[in-house]
Order: sequence, then structure tokens, then C-alpha cells
Amino acid sequence: MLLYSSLCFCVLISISSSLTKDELLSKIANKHMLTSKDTASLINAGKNVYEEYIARDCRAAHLRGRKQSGLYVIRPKYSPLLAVYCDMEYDGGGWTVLHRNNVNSKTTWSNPWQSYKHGFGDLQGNHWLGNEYMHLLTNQNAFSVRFVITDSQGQTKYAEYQSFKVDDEDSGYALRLGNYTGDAGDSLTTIGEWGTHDNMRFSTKDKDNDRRASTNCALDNGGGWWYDNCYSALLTGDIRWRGLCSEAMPCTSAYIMIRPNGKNCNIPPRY
Ligand SMILES: [Ca+2]
Repeated sequence: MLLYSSLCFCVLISISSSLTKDELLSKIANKHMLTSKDTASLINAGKNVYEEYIARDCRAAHLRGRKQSGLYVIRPKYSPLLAVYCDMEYDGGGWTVLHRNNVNSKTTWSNPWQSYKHGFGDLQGNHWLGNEYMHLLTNQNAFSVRFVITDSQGQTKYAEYQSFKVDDEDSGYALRLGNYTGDAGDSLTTIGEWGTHDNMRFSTKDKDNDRRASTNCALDNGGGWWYDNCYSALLTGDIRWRGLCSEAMPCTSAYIMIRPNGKNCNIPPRY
């Protein structure tokens, strides 16, 4: 009898958590970033989806055998469901893409705080996933981040930081970076003529959290960013990266992507 009851209970739990595709789509927090074509191409969204089995991030999906780059639904531990672009090929795959800027594709980057908070753009093209979602994603696990930039010669370079976190909104979505490796140069944690970016709060044209007293860096430069006074690197709008991208040496594309760094001692992995 006990076994029978347990079986019934398990079946009920399974049935109650199965979602149709429409139900799943309605629960995606950033569904405003999905076109109808996008919703048809969500790789891990079939007819019936068990919400509790949705991968926590692109690395988790990759570990389950998902090797195709494209749009996925993920379920970070402390977050509502999110639609993201997963790069399953670059350097071993499993990358959750937070931002893409191809300068040949026209995008409005001079958006207000609320747009940068909840994300905008096309997940398969130029976009900003959203500071709130970057915070929720990086709050669940220890991530490393790569800033991948294609320079004026067509060479792709990267700056990797061994840890990456975005603080909550009350803390201005401040950027927290670890140690640098890579070949793009470290324009985010070293202090240059125009300051640094590590530990800076996010600023937008309608919220000045930068350290330039006289003006609002976001208003002057267009895109939202972790400005200081004002920037050594800027990836929203024209791409700037000290020593690599400038007006004289225009870079053509930039990505920000994250992957668990395996250095989380406090939270056991849950795939
Ligand atoms: Ca200012």
C-alpha cells in the first residue's frame, strides 16, 4: 500500500510539472527577446517539458549531450526561466552568451536602466541579456567570463577573468572580476587613464553611477556600461578596448559569455 501510494505520488508530481510549449514560453522571463521564429527554434523545448529538469545554464545542457549552438531555455537556481543563446562549439562549448555586438548590424544601445535591467535585442544577434538575469545567473554558481573581440584585422582575441559576478540592483549591478588571462589585454581590471571597470556600478543614460563628476558617461557615449571616468573598454555601441579597438582601429564584433569555473566550494553542482 505504501509502495502504491508512493508511486501515485511520484506520477502526480511528474504530471503536475509537465509543461506544454505554450506554458513554457509564458514562463520565460525575457520572452520579449524572442521572435516567433525564435520560439520555434528553441533547441530544448519540445512538446512536454518538465520544468525541474531544465538545465541550469548552457554548460549543464552541454554536459547532458547538447552540442548544437543556438537558443535554449535555462533555469538558473534562483531565477525564473530564461531564454539564452548557448555557444556549444567555442573552446569546448557550454558558454551562456550575455551580450553580442556586431557593429555591422544596427542596434540601439542608448537604452534606459529598465531596458538594460531586463534585456533587449535579438538573442540570435545583437543583444544585452539583462543585468537582473546576469545577477541571478552569477549568484547561483562560480563563473568565469570571456570577452571575445574581433579586431580590425579580423583576428579574434579574448580576455578571460577567472571569476565573474554581477551584484544586485541595490548595489547598482556592480561588476566583480577575478584574475585575467588571454590575448586581448586586460582593459577591465587594470587602472588606466580613464579608470577601471572592475567594481564599478552600471550606468545608463538615465542613471549616472559613474565616477566622472561633470557629466554622465552613458549619456555622452550612448550605451549602458560599468563606466568609471569614463572607460578603457566599452562594448555597447562602437567597440572600444584599450590597445585593441579604437576609432583608428575599429573592431567589428564583441561577445560576453560565461561558463562555470568549477571553483565553487559551497554549492554542490546540480545538473
Ligand atoms: Ca557622472
